[in-house]
Amino acid sequence: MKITGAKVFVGGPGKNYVTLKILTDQGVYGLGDATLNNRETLPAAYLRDYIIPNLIGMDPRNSEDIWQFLYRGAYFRRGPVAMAAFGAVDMALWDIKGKLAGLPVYQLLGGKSREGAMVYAHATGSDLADLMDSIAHYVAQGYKAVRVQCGIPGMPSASYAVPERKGEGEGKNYITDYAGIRPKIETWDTGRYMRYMPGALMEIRDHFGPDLHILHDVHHRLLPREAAEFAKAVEPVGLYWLEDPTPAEDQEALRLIRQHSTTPIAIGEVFNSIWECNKLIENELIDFIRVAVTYAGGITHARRIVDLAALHHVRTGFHGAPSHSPISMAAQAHLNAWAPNFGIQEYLVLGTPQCDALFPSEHRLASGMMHVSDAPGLGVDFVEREAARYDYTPGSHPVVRLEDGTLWNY
Ligand code: CS2
Ligand code: MG
Repeated sequence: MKITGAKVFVGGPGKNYVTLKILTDQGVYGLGDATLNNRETLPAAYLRDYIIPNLIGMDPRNSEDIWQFLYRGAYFRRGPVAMAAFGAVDMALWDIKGKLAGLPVYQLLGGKSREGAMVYAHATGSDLADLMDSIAHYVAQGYKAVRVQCGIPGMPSASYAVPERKGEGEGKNYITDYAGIRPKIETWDTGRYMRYMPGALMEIRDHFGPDLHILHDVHHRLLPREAAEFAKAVEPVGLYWLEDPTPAEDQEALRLIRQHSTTPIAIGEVFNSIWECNKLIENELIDFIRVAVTYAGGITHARRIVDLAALHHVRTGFHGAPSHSPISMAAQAHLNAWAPNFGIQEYLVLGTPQCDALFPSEHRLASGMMHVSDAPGLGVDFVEREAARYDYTPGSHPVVRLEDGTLWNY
């Protein structure tokens, strides 16, 4: 069996999804997602210029060897651009493997460990009252877990992932501004955040009671000592997790948080390989690993991370921001169905009708649980004539500065 060709598409409904389609001499094709949010053209070029010419003639069933060829063969290893491109190839090869076997990918991983995978939604508000409405909206739909973000009184601009004005939160994406590649600037004030947010989280807990899983994303804004203080302050809230309290390039810095608090910590959405989280996992400094199959080299590499995590009581909480296409979300749904150490899945439903037309699938979300499709392979298709309606639109994440102009972490 041989790979005969591959195509890359960039575009989608309100998103620049990077979709890879690998074709074979047996008519079976595989689909992969290489969407690197706001840098989408780069994995697309890596695929077109360097990877696809090498794939032609290879046996698509040898997904492990192909992964090693891409990773070791590149010499300059890792990084988000390369790992997103490898991830797309890997997902497509698992898709082909499942279709050849007539089995959903979760069966190839070891079968189902659960019936449904708990997901969390994003609630957001310009202020706390607005956020409470947003949380209530998801609770009413049966969600058991909600990530909560709100505006901070006196903060010079909206803080991470919150709307400027009341009632504008639902269904919007505050992560990417498609006005061009020059970023919008947000202003951050650590003091105001530290003084306000623990109390706000406690009010949410009091209002919604003990059963709701409450998650909060700091988005890398605190220094390690501040993060330790914050994690300790929010202990009475009983968070499901506190996400990205501090940038984790410095894996050792997470010790400080652990030494001071039992609040569960979730990290890893910006990691591209096991080498960025192995110390965090082996030293049991985190509770949830947040890598995404897209940026972390596909199913083959993500599974290695999941297995390492399982040895150290670290559960999964794969990244599922709206930039992931239904293809990588499906790959994660298969891992979630199988992983013995599954925790939760981030899942956002944005632009669904057009998205469903472009990526038809039988994966289902009901009452805050994701139910994996039983179709062979990843269980998602890609309608090329729909894709022809979309183009690449330049966009950017905001950039954050402190009030004095110092550049900070988005
Ligand atoms: C966020 C992301 O989903 C999350 O937890 O941290 O939305 C992140 O801001 C984006 O993926 C950046 O592209
Ligand atoms: Mg996050």
